[in-house]
Amino acid sequence: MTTLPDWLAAQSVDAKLASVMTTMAAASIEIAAVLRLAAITGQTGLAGHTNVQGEDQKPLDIISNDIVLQHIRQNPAISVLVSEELDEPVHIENQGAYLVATDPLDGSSNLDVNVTVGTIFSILDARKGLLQPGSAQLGAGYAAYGPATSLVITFGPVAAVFTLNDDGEFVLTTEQLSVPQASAEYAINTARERFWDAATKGYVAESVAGETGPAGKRHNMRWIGSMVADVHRILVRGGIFLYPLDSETISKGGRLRLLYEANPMALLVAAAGGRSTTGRQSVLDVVPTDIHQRVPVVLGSAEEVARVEAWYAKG
Ligand code: AHM
Ligand code: MG
Repeated sequence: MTTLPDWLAAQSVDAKLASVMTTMAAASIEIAAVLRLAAITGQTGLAGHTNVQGEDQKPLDIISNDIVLQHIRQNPAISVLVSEELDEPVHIENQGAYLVATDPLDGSSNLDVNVTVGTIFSILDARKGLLQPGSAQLGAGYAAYGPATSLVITFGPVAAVFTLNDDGEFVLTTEQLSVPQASAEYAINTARERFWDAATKGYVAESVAGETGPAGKRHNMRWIGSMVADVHRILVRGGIFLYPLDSETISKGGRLRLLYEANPMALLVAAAGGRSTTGRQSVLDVVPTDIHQRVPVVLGSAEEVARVEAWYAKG
């Protein structure tokens, strides 16, 4: 049995960088415990606050953010926190070399229906500033709070999965995720079809057409509405996730956030042999101009991502 500390000790990364993973793992264990009992403790209602994107914040968003911040403050290797729940970055008075960008509780609209949600995070070199492209990430990961609490992490070369046991330890359960190159499962919010661009319409129409259509195979559709859950499924068994730029989100630059949603997921997908694109360029190459910037996201099995890119290349 390999635990997270065993695995981290065996990686050829700086011990302080490894300690950032330990910090995020510890925060996720605490968040998982809060979520498990939230319906009983009454922590599921709206708090009456809005976050920087003007969305309602639930107590659990705030609680999760506080838990992450508390853990980060205890690790002198981390000097900056960027969070979906905080308008401004938090600068901690230390010499820490690392910046953590996080969505402390992604998919929180699913909490009241007991669907998998998660904590997503990205690790950057704090000395290089706040606005670095995803390709500069030193590590990334997410915790998925589902039937099991899973921790999926990467320092670049491999994406490994750990599962929380009854003793509060993360145990290695998949040494190296490998996204199948081909797949026939797509994930997109089809209720937005009227807003889609021609490329997205083309890709989905081809997929729906089945065996006799241009894609030449029957596709299936899955949309959980919780990015962690949708991306976890894709990392494990393949598929493609799309939240493209559409006529409604175009003024905002997309729906999902670059620094703490798209980038960490894109790094994990790349480590597992998959690909990501905005439609026009790799997600990992987008240079941010704002810490809360949004971006179009398409990621998953390489062949499906290539089909989407081919549609974008047409016009
Ligand atoms: P959140 O950060 O406010 O939870 O929003 C992000 C979530 C993702 O988890 C998910 O993929 C997407 O929003 C779902 O969008 P939609 O409401 O269009 O289904
Ligand atoms: Mg989110």
